[in-house]
Amino acid sequence: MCGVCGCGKPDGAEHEHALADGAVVRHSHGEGAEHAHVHGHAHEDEAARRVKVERDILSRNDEQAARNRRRFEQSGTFVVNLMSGPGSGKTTLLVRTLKELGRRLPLAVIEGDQQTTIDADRIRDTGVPALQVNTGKGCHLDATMIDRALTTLPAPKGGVLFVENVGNLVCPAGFDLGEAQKVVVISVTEGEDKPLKYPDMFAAADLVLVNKADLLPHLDFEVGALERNLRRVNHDVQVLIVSARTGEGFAAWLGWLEAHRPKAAGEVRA
Ligand SMILES: Nc1nc2c(ncn2[C@@H]2O[C@H](COP(=O)(O)OP(=O)(O)OP(=O)(O)O)[C@@H](O)[C@H]2O)c(=O)[nH]1
Ligand SMILES: [Mg+2]
Repeated sequence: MCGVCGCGKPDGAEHEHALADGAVVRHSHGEGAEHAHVHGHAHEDEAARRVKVERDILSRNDEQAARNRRRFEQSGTFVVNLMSGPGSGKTTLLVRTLKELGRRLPLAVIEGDQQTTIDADRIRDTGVPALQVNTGKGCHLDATMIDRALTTLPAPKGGVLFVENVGNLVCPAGFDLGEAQKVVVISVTEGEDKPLKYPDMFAAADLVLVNKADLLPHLDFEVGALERNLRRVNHDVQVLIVSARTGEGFAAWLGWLEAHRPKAAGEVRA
């Protein structure tokens, strides 16, 4: 009987072992069996090494995120990490939000994209300072990128720093940036099933903005079905239906920002 998987195959019969990382090794107890076992263990070592490296990266990120968070608390900066799949409308939503917030508060934006300065340029057109961080092959922003960005773009004291993460419904969910709130945008053209397919992102959200509501009359999208799917991964999450194009739902979104923004001593709510 094979001593590795206990599968009952006789010595010499070629068969397969599924390894911890999902790889499959063909193996027999005849000639070359020892080699096959060594090969299998190499796979397991590699899988364990990969898990350790990922854990180290995440714990180093968490340490930097904690430093960022302390720094933001000291400067009274409210930091909102805006995440979504590509094209859900994060930048369009930010442009309208910044215009509506006007000059009442100090504002700044960090833009994350793999390439180009297109989004930061769109933000700067509103008069709000913005810094583009290009992640190259990377699929998300991390806490160290935010720390570095702050050497060029100081955190607005007593104001709001919006971070637009790389358009991606997977990777940004795992990386704390030191933000106060995570806001996930999903547009009505993406389908009601996305919270079930990308649960980590929606489970991490403090608020979900359902954008492009102006398109609802042209689609089969059911807002109720999306909300039911959202509740399955994040029971109490707040949901607002908005349109960055028409401004629908913006009073509620701006109200949410105001309600969650830390207030300076003696400052009254708007
Ligand atoms: N109809 C409609 N279109 C919108 C709305 N918001 C954004 N769009 C359009 O959707 C497209 C993508 O918008 P962006 O704001 O660039 O999306 P994004 O999430 O910043 O995209 P990435 O940064 O590339 O991930 C653009 O063509 C916008 O004009 C909306 O509320 N309604
Ligand atoms: Mg964008």
